[in-house]
Amino acid sequence: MSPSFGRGAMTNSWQDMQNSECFLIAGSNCAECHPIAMKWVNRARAKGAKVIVVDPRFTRTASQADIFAQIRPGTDIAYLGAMINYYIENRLYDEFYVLNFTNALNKISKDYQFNDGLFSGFNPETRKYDYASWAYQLDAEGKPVKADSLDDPDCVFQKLKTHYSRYTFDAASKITGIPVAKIKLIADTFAAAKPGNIFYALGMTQHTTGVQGIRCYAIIQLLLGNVGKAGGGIQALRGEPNVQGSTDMANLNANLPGYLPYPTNAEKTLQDYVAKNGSVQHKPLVALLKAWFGNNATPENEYGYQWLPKNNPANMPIQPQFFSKMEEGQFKLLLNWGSNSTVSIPDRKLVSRGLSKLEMLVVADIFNTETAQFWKEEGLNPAKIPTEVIFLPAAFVYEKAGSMTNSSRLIQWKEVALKPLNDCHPDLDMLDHIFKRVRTLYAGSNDPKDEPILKANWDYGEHEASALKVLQELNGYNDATGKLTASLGEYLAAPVGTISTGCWIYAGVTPDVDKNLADRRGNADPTGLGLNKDYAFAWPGNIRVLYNRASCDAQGQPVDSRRKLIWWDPIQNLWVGNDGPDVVDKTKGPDTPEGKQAFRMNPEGVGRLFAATYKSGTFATPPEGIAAVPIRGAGMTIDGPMPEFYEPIESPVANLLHPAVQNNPCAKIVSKEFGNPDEYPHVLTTYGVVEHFCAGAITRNIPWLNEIAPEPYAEISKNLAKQIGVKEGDKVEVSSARGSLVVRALVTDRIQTLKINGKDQETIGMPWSWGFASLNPGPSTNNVTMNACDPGAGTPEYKCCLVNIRRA
Ligand SMILES: Nc1nc2c(c(=O)[nH]1)N[C@H]1C(S)=C(S)[C@@H](COP(=O)(O)OP(=O)(O)OC[C@H]3O[C@@H](n4cnc5c(=O)[nH]c(N)nc54)[C@H](O)[C@@H]3O)O[C@H]1N2
Ligand SMILES: Nc1nc2c(c(=O)[nH]1)N[C@H]1C(S)=C(S)[C@@H](COP(=O)(O)OP(=O)(O)OC[C@H]3O[C@@H](n4cnc5c(=O)[nH]c(N)nc54)[C@H](O)[C@@H]3O)O[C@H]1N2
Ligand SMILES: [Mo]
Repeated sequence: MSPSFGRGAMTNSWQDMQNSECFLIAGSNCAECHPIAMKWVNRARAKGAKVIVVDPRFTRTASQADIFAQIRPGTDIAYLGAMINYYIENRLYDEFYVLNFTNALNKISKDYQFNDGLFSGFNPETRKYDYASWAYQLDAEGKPVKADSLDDPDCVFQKLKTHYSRYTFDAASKITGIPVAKIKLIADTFAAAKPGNIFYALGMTQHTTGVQGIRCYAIIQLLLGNVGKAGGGIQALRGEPNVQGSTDMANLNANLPGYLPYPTNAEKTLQDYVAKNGSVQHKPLVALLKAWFGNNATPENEYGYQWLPKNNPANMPIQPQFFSKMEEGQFKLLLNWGSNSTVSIPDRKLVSRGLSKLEMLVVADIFNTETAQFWKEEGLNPAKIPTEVIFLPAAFVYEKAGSMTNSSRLIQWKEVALKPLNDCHPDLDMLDHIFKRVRTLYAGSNDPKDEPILKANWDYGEHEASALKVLQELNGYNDATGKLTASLGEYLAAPVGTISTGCWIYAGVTPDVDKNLADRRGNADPTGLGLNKDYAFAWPGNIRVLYNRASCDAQGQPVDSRRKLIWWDPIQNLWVGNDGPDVVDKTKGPDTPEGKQAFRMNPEGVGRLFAATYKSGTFATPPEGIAAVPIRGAGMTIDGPMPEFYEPIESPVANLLHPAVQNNPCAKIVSKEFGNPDEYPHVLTTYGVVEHFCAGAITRNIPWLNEIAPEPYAEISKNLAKQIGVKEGDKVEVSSARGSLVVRALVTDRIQTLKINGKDQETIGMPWSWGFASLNPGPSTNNVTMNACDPGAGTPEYKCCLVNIRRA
């Protein structure tokens, strides 16, 4: 429905959290924002598991922790880098795992370099990297050259060691404000209690270094051998209901459903697309085109490839940039479905400026949001805003059938509980209706640009659109049988062009006309591991713990006898187990190259400590008539092959590691005004509260929630309160280079003054769920936040900017 800030999914499942011995919860307040996660954490705690929480504030999650560390917002990479350094220096890593399931031994190109904050290949003009040098050394066959031991100076492991040698506990402490002894305690505790689990959400992603922060988690979990294990892994606790489903369906404009790269205008033909993205993307794209264009998609017309509009890489705004592009006149119409950007976008004045330039704005929502009446905000002049606004009242979650996919990749079906009120309609019906009306208007057109509308395969019912038919389209059909695809295996085995799927990772969810596996509610758990295989359906192929091949030893037997996921059965010659085996081929044993691969989505088959570019022609069988094309593979990052610490865009101090390169050099900057620490000395961080939901349109219209959480506030330390002469409940003005707002002060011990490189530093915390409309209006925190985004994910740096505060 709504913007998904941050991609990813959980490697494991909710119930699996009960198998953990230790949790590092850094960047999430799950007690308030993901209470179900907290329920399973508490199950594990009852069995003795340790909980570590790192947060700028002492949260409700922190109140459950064995170890709590208060951190300066935006500095996690500094202490995580120090953990990596410590694990390597003290040999605390899992050597078998590192040698067998990571790229530690792969030799890196001699051209690769890192100097003073920049990796090799940086172009200061475009502020982008040419990542050709972030490559493996290759043999004559194009395969990565492997070192004989982890001591080889060219190997990934040594690159990692050198890179993080700068990250001492002392440097990390000066940057983050966490005492040295506590960083050491966190590192020791997390390495000792296995399997260890890591949770993250916005505290880690809403930064201009968001992706690289999560890469630190991947590196730590690979070093400790925690990925692919029950109770291990990395859990992206995702936000909006069905945000996982909407990312699977490609709500980001660089993707197609199933995480296929979106074609750009440089890829004029299907062959060009395959040449750019690799043979491996050929089948899913053709299958997608077959789902979208049905019988109109044929080999002769490249399965309708020409009907897909192409992206223009020179002008491809990410969502936080849309409103500036609107202001420049790039958009005429906005269909705003289930999102309240007027409250939620950072530096929010950009939103009304953009919306004011549209010809038409359509808002489909269950409440009359701030966005649906943006022109009414104080300070705007409706007489000067020509935008026509249409409001479509939507049916709420229990008034419609359909599937929702949660963070653990679990696709769950639900039925209608109540008929929609009055004129409200399910979103699917509204879109179905709009599409059919548009198609009628285009009937008989010979204009090539109308062809995609006229040729689309659109058949979800005569009057009310059927969500089940949509799910079946995502599952796909096999031409050979004329039936629904029965499993992911069937999809993978079918030749290109003989199978359709609207989202290949969903293959198998509806294996037959009368079977909808998302609708299953079997709660049997014979293993006691919380695998619950008969409850709904997890993509891909109902696997509950991704990369579970890494839970086995060289003979294919479980390394943890208490937590057995899968194993090789030498009698049947088959990978079998309690979970679905995440292997290349179930019949290929642990002594075959395929049977050793735990990370099959990477062409080299191992997890990446160093995110190298790697091209492999052997990963996917090329279709007839199209040459095998090597691919870049998953797991690439665009701002460095290993995470590096950069200060947030607005920061109170110079970068201690390399003052010449203060910030992420690739960050996407949208805001125009920036402040300096002399004028704006404090760091603001923003967060959600349990009583309100996001931009608040729903919860600010619920009287009893307004009663318990009536207004926003600024959390400040007792020191800061004294400095500015305010007490609890006084009105304060919080201001940044971009705007200001007046709220009450909440004077608290939950936030303490930090020592940053010897100097006192204050943090201010503010919830952000208020706006000018609803039963209970309030000032918006996004008046002051900054629109600057992570270069890879496009997530804005909501979690830190510079502000000042004074008595109002
Ligand atoms: N009740 C309720 N539930 C929700 C939501 C809601 O608004 N209300 N929103 C939903 C949505 S869309 C999402 S995306 C999720 C968000 O879920 P969370 O990410 O868990 O929620 P936040 O409160 O945004 O941020 C989490 C914590 O990160 C901390 N933090 C800030 N900066 C940093 C940092 O630099 N480092 C570290 N380690 N921590 C930092 C904040 O102080 C905060 O306690 O919750 C979902 N669930
Ligand atoms: N300062 C600051 N700003 C933030 C964040 C932060 O941490 N700090 N977090 C960011 C995050 S993680 C997110 S996800 C965004 C969220 O930003 P938005 O997506 O703009 O905010 P929501 O309030 O989730 O908007 C969802 C809307 O959908 C409507 N809705 C609910 N159900 C339905 C339905 O079935 N159909 C239709 N048509 N509408 C429906 C709701 O009434 C609501 O108005 O905000 C971001 N903004
Ligand atoms: Mo979110």
